[in-house]
Amino acid sequence: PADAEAPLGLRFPDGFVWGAATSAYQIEGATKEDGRGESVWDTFSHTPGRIKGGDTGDVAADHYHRYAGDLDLMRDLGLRSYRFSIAWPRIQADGAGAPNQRGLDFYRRLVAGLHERGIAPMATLFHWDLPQALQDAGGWESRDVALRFADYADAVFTALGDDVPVWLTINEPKTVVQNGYLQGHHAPGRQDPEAAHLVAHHLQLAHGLAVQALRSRGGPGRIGPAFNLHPCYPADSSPAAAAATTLYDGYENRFYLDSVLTGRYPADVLDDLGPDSRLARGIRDGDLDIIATPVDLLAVQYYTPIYVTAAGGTVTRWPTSQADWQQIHPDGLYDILTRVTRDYGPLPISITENGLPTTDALGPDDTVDDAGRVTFLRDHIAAAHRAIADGVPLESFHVWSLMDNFEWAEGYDQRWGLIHVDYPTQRRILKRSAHWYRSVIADNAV
Ligand code: GBH
Repeated sequence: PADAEAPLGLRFPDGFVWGAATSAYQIEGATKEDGRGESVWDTFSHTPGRIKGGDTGDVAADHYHRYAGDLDLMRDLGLRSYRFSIAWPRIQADGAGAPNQRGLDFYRRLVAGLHERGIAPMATLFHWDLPQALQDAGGWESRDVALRFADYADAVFTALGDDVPVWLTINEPKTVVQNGYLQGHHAPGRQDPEAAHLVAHHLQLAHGLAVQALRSRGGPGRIGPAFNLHPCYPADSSPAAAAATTLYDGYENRFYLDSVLTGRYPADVLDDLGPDSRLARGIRDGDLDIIATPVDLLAVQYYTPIYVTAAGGTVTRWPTSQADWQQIHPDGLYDILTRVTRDYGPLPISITENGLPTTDALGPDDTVDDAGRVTFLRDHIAAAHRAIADGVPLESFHVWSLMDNFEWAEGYDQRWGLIHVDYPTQRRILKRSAHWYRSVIADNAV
């Protein structure tokens, strides 16, 4: 084997769960079928100039039609867990009212197919595809959308609650806040800091209400939030850089972690936003109690660290990937896992996303040589192993992503999959990294 595949001799605890992740809009396609309504991502991707190459999720990896073959590929890899998301507009076309049976049936078939193959389903309730009708009614700026989310969650729990052992509420609330409402690179494409932090609160509230909905059903599933965490490091040793890094960490990490796990928003972030911010005015008595409803696990998604300058900006310190925002720094995963355990206590943690985009192409004899992905994953898995050795209660590791898919504003240009998707034919080809990951799972070791 090439260097990247040479075993490091790091065995994981018995029962450690190896998986891979996807999300609905990024793979399903079939956006007009079986009563699905429109989402903000249909609107956004069909707005000229928003997505590289004018790509949309209309077809994506056509998983809605090809899920059975995709399930067989998951079994062939030996996955123990598959993380997917449920498209809210398939369940409630307009974001309210009686659930759409045909939409629920798709996820029932998917979940049944996972169980048949011995793969545990891990379902995310919301991976950014808000029903457009709810956006038209104010979107996440409207507190009412959090209440609508609780109804939607309840309908999903009623249909699937007995068959899904792990639920995740909202995928990366921070990305909706930062990319949807600050930078505008994601749906709904806004650049409005005041709106952004109110949106953050309503996303957190929606999370808490969904946890309560699961608890009140009394079903067997566990539930938690899915946060993309960024270890923040000062770019120099000045006190100003240290202070800027602390505040940066407040916006990136503590805002989300503290509210769910301690029932408070961090004082430094609230101070920074000021007493008259839309966030400050939007927090009602009792909201933080809802947000802090006890969870069963924390889902951590790690891609990159952030280096913060004394002026509060950021700099690049490490090699970047094809995604210019991603610096490759495996120790950052160790740092964020150990820090979360130190600061918030020994809550079970699942890594629900970690991965790298590569420019690999389909080679001769149907091979895809993505050696860079093998090295990246091996080094991050080794960092996770070190965190376990130092006491982090880590249960699982999920690669982002099972297969190439619609990478949001980057369209199909960035390929994040273990499995190559030849979009013109929708053929799936296992990359070198997929073969390697199969042996990691079989050995329970890197
Ligand atoms: C995750 O986000 C997502 O959960 C997943 O859907 C996605 O496919 C995967 O990572 C890979 O990106 O355009 O410069 O403003 C990771 C966090 C937030 C990182 C948005 C990229 C856009 C940077 N992402 N961000 S920029």
